Amino acid sequence: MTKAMPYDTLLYSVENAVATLTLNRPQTLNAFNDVMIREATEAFKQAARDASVRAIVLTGAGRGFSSGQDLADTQSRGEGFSIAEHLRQGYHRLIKQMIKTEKPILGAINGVAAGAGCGVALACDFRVASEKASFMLAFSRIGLIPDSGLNWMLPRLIGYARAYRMALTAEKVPAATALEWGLVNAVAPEAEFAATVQGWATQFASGATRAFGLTKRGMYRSFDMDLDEALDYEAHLQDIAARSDDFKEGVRAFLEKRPAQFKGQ
Ligand code: LHQ
Repeated sequence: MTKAMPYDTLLYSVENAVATLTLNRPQTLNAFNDVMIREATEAFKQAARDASVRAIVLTGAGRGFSSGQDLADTQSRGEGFSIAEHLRQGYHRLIKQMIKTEKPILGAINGVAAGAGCGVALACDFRVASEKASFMLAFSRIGLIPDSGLNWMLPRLIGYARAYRMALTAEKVPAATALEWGLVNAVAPEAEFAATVQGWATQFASGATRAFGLTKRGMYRSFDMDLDEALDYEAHLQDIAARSDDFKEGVRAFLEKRPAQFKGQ
């Protein structure tokens, strides 16, 4: 069944337990204006709440994933515009909503992911890049520092040396290098990109998705924990996972030597 949601700057649909959220301002390579930041936050919230959704795909319409902040929109705000408030009220809510959504978010990186668009790409849990995709910290070109969580996320993903280099040079890191650096999980040729994304999304949505969500929580929380705390928290999450029907089904299926039929419950 397909469920469509009306948004001005996004396409949103649900099919076979996968919600697909497409950033849809292709004339700007999907630059974020206020509406798109708010609608993307709302769409992730919607997907998080919808029990029929077990995995989420985020992608961009046209040839870009996202070019980051809409700079024409920023310029039109004039002198009194507070970037800090814009970040706090906008991107921070979006990034935090993505991280607290306890379902796998698959970033289908179809083209360039620049500036805050790169931040949003990295807030996904798994990234498949098209061969045409690239990642770019465009900020230094306009005299800014990385934002939308990039200073936190990027060194964790690829180490400080590469992260700082990306920030200073604002070079476009192509998909192949992104794969080598661990910035993406897979790269697919253009002709196979859609099928590759669909394959991973179907695999995630038919897995033990309650456990996938708890795993996401456990890994993110571990960033602020020492080993003792992390072990203790892991035991707590495992208790929750072990009460799921999926755990019972998983063990039964193993003993009966058949594939498990997970329901995400
Ligand atoms: C755009 C944009 C764009 C508007 C392409 N805005 N129109 C947060 C808080 C507040 C303030 C500031 O920032 C932030 C966070 C940030 O995200 S800062 C970083 C903002 N992003 C950038 O600086 C990237 C700007 N874009 C580019 O450098 C290039 O467009 C890239 C390298 C992404 C792609 O280059 P091309 O493939 O050569 O495409 P293009 O430049 O020709 O762009 C296509 C169209 O999209 C073009 O419009 P046009 O009418 O000429 O066809 C661009 O003006 C428009 N566009 N990015 N961010």
